[in-house]
Amino acid sequence: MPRWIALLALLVACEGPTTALEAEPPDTTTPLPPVEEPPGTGRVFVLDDVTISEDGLDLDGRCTEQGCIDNRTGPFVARRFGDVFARPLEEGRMIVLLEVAQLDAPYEGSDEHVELRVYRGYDVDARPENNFSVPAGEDTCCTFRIANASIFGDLPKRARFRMPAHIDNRQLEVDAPAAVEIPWPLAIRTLPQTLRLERARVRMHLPTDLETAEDGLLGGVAAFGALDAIDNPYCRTISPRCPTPHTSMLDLVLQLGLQADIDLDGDGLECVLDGDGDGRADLCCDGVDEASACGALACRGATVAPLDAEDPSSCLQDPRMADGFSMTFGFSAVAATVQWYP
Ligand SMILES: [Ca+2]
Ligand SMILES: [Ca+2]
Ligand SMILES: [Ca+2]
Ligand SMILES: [Ca+2]
Repeated sequence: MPRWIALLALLVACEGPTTALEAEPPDTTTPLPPVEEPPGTGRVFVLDDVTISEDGLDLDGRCTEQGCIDNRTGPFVARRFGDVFARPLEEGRMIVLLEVAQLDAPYEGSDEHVELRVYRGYDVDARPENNFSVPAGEDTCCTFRIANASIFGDLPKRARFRMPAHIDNRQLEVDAPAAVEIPWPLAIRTLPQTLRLERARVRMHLPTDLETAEDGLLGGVAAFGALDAIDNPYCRTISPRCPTPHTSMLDLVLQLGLQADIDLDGDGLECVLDGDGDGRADLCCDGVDEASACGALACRGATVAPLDAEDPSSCLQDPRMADGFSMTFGFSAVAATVQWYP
């Protein structure tokens, strides 16, 4: 048996029970060539800085010379929450791994085809102080394991979130967007949460020493359902930003006066309202045309009925409510090691 298969088997054995997520196929919008390198065997980086960026990437292919509508909410969100990930990163609660696979050696700053993979990671030694640099008096750092939720399939395991990309003059650019999931460290419940981004793209500067990745942007669309699946971080206590317990990030975003800006299903922009004003979304309006589908407190077009009559917010789970919010994260990263066994 090749050594890496044995190591993968060990990894699986060590990470305990698998989750239902793993059986799902990967979300890619274009066919990719067969994967030759198992997860973690390319050049791996760990994000050591993540911000909410004011810059945007072209997520819907509708940029013109006048600019993009994408990331319309970026400046607003960045001003309020731009540095919200600093402490989770420092405390080791947000470990995002990027892998540049299929990179031809020697790397001199260009490669027509690479594959960029995104993983949630675990710190192997639970010591955040050595996650991004070598502490004084020590000689290693930056060692992680890939979370089971980010890989799938039988051995050899495959990456769930991967995008074809190219590198030109040390600038890596994704060629076709794909869905990714990144760890979301602002949960108030104890289970770890992830943020799913549709149509994600990445751009980053990749120096030839492959020790860092710089000036990175990771952009994508957080659909209504994806934001509704993560906690409103203000809900540790009841407050003006959390008027009702168990509200979600989507409820917070709606409370801030934002609505979806990316039409993912091509029928016009959907919108969501809190019709009874209790802080929880309860009215879903399907897209109608170029304008907002919401009137003051009613839908202009089709009202999407709740899937569960007892729970008005379950209208968010109807597939017609497909649209979402553009989000762009700025990042930098340092080279990391993926360990397959403890
Ligand atoms: Ca560590
Ligand atoms: Ca739509
Ligand atoms: Ca409500
Ligand atoms: Ca729709």
